[in-house]
Amino acid sequence: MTINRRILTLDEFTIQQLRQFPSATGELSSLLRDIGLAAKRINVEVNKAGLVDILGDTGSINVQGEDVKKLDIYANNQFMGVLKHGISCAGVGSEELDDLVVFDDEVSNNSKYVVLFDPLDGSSNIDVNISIGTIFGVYRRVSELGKPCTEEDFLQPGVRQVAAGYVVYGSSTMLVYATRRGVNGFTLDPAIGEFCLSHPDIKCPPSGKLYSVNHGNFFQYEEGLRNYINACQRKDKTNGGPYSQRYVGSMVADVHRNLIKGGIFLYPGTIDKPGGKLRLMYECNPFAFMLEVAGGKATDGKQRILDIQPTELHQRTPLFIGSKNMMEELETYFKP
Ligand code: P6P
Repeated sequence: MTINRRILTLDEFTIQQLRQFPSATGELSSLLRDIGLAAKRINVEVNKAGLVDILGDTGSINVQGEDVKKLDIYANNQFMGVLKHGISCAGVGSEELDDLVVFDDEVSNNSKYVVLFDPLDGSSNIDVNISIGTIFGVYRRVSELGKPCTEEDFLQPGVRQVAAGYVVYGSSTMLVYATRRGVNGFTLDPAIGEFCLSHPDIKCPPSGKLYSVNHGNFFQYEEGLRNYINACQRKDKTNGGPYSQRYVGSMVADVHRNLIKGGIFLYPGTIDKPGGKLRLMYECNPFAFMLEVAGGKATDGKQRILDIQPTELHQRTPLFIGSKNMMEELETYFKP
């Protein structure tokens, strides 16, 4: 008799995790389920975005007769909606919004968490059908419960995240999230409309054969980094063979691939932009948290990403992230 392997849905998994901590309030589990709901709604629109673009050209309306909203604004509104109307979030910071949003209602003011997110990273790729993604990080508030959340709740170093994750809208749609207990991946099953546990306890291979960088900026990188990138191509059989360069130009797709297969992703500072391009709070910190839980590393070239004390919501940072051994090899190329 074949026994069906029972595949846990995201909701079943978060409740199972909750049951292991009877004293837990369930707020974090509820927040993760809310994020999963928003991701499902965004997935529907992402999957037909090409079609909507065509329809949009005939009068900027979609099939339901609504104004075609810019997809990343749509995604932002979906996350704002589920988080504001849930029971777990006191406020948010979003890549799409200049300022923090404090929900300031009685339930939200008594909620333990705040969330920072990039609702749809890489959305410029969607019209050429390249994978894009959502990135989020969750912090426990440091301000007094019962009152509106404050800026200090958000400007915490990434090491203080209690959870972080991403959704990759690709050949399939996956939600991957980490708590300190581990990194788990859930693939959306369209037949039942649920994220199902497909990648339990993800570990980043300590070594890999992939390096991801925008070669177009090569001559703007510091010398040590240029030497490392050259070394990635000069490897021979005696030192592990040359790496393969894989760069989609969509952070979620690139880092997800390297997390699963092993690899290193580089978004360095350049002469023109020494602070780099990627945002600390809702792009680099969430991925740095996940990679460290999975056994990888993430730095800005000098210090651990998770140790950076933020000073503003949208600040940028150089980012080097991936397999532990590859990161340690890279570090030998940086001047002390
Ligand atoms: P570049 C997408 O616009 C993004 O923010 C990340 O998803 C991606 O890793 C990076 O920019 C790509 O930047 O300068 O290489 O095109």
